[in-house]
Amino acid sequence: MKFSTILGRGAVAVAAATLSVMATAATAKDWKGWNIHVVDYPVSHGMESFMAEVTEKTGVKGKIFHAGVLGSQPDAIEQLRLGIIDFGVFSLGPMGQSVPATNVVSLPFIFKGIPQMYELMDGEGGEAIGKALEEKGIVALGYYDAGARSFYNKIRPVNTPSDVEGMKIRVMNNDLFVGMVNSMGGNATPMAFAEVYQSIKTNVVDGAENNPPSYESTSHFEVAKYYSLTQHLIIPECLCMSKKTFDALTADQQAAVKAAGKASTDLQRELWQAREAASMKIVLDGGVTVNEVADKAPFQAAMKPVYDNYLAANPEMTDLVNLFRNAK
Ligand code: BDP
Repeated sequence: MKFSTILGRGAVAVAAATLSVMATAATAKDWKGWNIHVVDYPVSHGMESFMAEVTEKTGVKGKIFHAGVLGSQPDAIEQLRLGIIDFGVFSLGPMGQSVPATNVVSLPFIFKGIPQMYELMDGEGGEAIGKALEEKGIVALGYYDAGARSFYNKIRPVNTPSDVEGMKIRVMNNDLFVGMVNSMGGNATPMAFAEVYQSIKTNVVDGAENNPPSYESTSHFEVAKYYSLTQHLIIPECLCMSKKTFDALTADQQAAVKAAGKASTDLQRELWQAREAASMKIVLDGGVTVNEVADKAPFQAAMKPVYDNYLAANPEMTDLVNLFRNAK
């Protein structure tokens, strides 16, 4: 037998083997889960419990890639829509660039508190946002708690909007947040979450804003020692699935996935409360100066242009904004 014939046969055998693996992979594809947070974080525990329940009930297996190893949030959202990523937990903050209706919950001070956020997101508000997400190829299975975001920086405590004047503040990737910081006289810099620590450390920015668990788990508190409880944003997070992946399931599997999503949401919300308290203790023990902001009214007043600009650019969102804004 000629060498080239042996080689030819070998190549055919390899190609056939590859094809059969691909066929198996296509029929029982393992899910890929995206997560920006470290393994020990309420979101991460919620996702792991979701995947475990899905596997138990449907036989579908999956792996969650924590700590943002699958890339930044804006890129991951696009990959989710394409079905390259099967599920993940996304802040509705950066979601606004792809799904404008989600911006309603990124409006500063739109919620009156966490209990109200739960009520609205588990009801009419969450339904409306879920519908908008679905139109863009994303299925919302539940809304996780991400507490309230507050400003932190390395220069001074923030007690009034004018304290932000002249400060370079990192924001999530969304024009709304640029407007929010700029309307207080600060300089907003949209930037990926993973770059914030180094950017504060090397004075590329003076600070950022986030909830206590993220401020703590990223070690941002080690480089930005003033944490001012402005609580200007309450942005829920979405346990979201690619519609492509969801639609490939049987009706029974879809029901099991929905139930698992609900159970993991309940678990995450419980874990969140405990972690917020633990994180506050860690940052205080770490020498952070925390200040309450007694009077939030000046901050709320400073946000008027943010609302005005958003509604002028998206008049079709007026009803949805009012649903949230006028809720008791
Ligand atoms: C955290 C959110 C995460 C965001 C991050 C950020 O949980 O989804 O990516 O803030 O500021 O609180 O980018």
